[in-house]
Amino acid sequence: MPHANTTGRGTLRLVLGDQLSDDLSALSDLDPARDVVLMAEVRDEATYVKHHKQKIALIFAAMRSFALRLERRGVTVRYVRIDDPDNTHSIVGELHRALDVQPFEEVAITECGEWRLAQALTAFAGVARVPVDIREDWRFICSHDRFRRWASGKSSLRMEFFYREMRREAGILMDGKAPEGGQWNYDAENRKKLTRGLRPPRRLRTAPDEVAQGAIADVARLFPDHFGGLEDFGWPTTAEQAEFVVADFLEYVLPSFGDWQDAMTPGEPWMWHGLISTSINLGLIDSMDICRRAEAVYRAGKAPLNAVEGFIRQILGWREFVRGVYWLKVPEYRARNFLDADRALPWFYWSGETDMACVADVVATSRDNAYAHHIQRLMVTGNLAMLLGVHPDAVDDWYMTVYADAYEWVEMPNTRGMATFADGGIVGSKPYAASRPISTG
Ligand code: FAD
Ligand code: DLZ
Repeated sequence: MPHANTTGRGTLRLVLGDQLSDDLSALSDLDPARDVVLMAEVRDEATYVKHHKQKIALIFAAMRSFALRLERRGVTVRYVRIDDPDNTHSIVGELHRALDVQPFEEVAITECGEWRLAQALTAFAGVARVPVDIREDWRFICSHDRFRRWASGKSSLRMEFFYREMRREAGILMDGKAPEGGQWNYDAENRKKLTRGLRPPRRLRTAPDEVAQGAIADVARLFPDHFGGLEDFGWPTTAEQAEFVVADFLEYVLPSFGDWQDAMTPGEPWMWHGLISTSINLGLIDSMDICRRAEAVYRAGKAPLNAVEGFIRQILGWREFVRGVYWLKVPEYRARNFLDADRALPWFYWSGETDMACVADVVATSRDNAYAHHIQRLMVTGNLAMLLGVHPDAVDDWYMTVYADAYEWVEMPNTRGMATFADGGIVGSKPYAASRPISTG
């Protein structure tokens, strides 16, 4: 529980680049008359992997817009820009600097998503001159405790069984105690082959607003050697912009999401996917809200069950499951290399210069859009890396670099677990290229 503030000196409240939610736990008891919100653009976060230019621009733009949103509510924001000459370029450095210039009663932080930075913030709490309250990130549906309770005593963790419990607990797509339609999972109906002449719908992209244009210019100037182009930037950077994308998806795209979930075709980067991972991961939109709205589309008879169940499974099932696995197994998970893979990543993962047309297509969309859809990430680049025996560190580095939605808690169980079997069967029962499960002894 948050500490009560009794001295009148206020609380310093840290908001990280992927914590841009009005209902963030670190902001829950905010008193605009006494408290200060700290937000800092720092080189440590922008370069611990050399993130795609669009990812940095997205985060800086979304942070700047969120700070303006707080200021409009009368909140004082100590906002440190990337080109501030006094910037220490680390989150912990900026916390110390803020405490040096103004006395605070305490610091409030929402637990951070990556183990690396979580370690640094825990160390900061141990040396800070005021109490540091590290709070749960309640934007996730399944808490760490709840996941640990579910995993406890199980010899293997399977997303399908976790997902069923989440469905029951949330009461989503349920018919009393039974799953809606009599089946938990309609995956078998999500693998249709594209029929000749069928094209995916035109998608709503977001033109950069003035704040985003400023962030794009800063990134072009300060991170010119990072991977990827900025020309096609089209990601929402505010909650309102993200809502347009969600509403468009739910109305026009979701009804066909299930049929073509596993399909890919040359030159079509978006297919029938949601294009919402950047916004959910930043906190611009709420995962449970999206699941409930998708269910409402089904209940209104506007989308079939295989589409809506398939979509909800990705968020309520996979997203929550991989986060649970990451925090259950980290830091040991970061060193897993079950298949003893030791090769370097081929250069064509960066250049796209290869005769393998599907690989060239994925590299092109990753470079231009900082995006590839799930099947491309899993079956094309992930599966190929596993077959080539690429070291898991190199695979992680590539995925963390190229995608605008990449954070280690979600990226790593997908690469080391689902795509390459480097975790030895924690996330999946077999490598995708294998026809039957591998015994991990
Ligand atoms: P949709 O296909 O429309 O799915 C809807 C939402 O479900 C997504 O936005 C996402 O929040 C969630 N989701 C779907 N699949 C997964 C999954 N396997 N794990 C977690 N959440 C899921 N997702 C990330 O957010 N960040 C990553 O760094 C990331 N790395 C990946 C690496 C590999 C090797 C693989 C196979 C998958 C990875 N994913 C990652 C999951 C998934 O590919 C992306 O979430 C998805 O492509 C984002 O596009 P979308 O919003 O159009 O998704
Ligand atoms: C990814 C990222 C980047 C590129 N830059 C910043 C930043 O300058 N300031 C910040 O607060 N957060 C940034 N982030 C997001 C953090 O890396 C993220 O909060 C942690 O990795 C935990 O998920």
